Amino acid sequence: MTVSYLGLGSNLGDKKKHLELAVKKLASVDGIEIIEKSTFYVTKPVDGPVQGDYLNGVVKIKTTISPGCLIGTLKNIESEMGRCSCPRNYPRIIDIDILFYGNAIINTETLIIPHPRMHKRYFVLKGLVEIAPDEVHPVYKKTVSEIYENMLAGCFE
Ligand code: PH2
Ligand code: MG
Ligand code: MG
Repeated sequence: MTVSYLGLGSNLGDKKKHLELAVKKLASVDGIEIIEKSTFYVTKPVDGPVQGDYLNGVVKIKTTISPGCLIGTLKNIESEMGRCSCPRNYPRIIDIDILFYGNAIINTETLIIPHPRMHKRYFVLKGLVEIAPDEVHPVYKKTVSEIYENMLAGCFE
């Protein structure tokens, strides 16, 4: 069993319903157990075209699924929920990203863990700091609280 943190986001339709359904679908997957959920919070869109506000949240899971398969599982849930293949940073019904997978550091063509932009993004760190303030980022060797404070102060990197 590995502890992993997933970032959830939606900015189309009934955003709260989409996040709730995504959590329900995650919970029903063999090999995924939901341990904790952050609150869901409204955030301003970062990057991409002019688009509506997002509802974001973070969940902590325990999983027996390997990172390579987990990303496939998340993509399946996204497509079941009707997400079409939109360009990067475009509006979406649901987005589920792997933030941390234990303390794994993975860098392949198709998968980068920890999520490569998470340390700069309020919309991820706000939920992560709620449920995992003391987790250490395996690349930057800082706790989530420290990364969050640095991001707020605008002096990360
Ligand atoms: N996701 C993105 C790009 N921009 N902005 C907010 N506020 N929330 C998101 O979840 C988000 C974003 C790409 O996945
Ligand atoms: Mg994303
Ligand atoms: Mg994604």
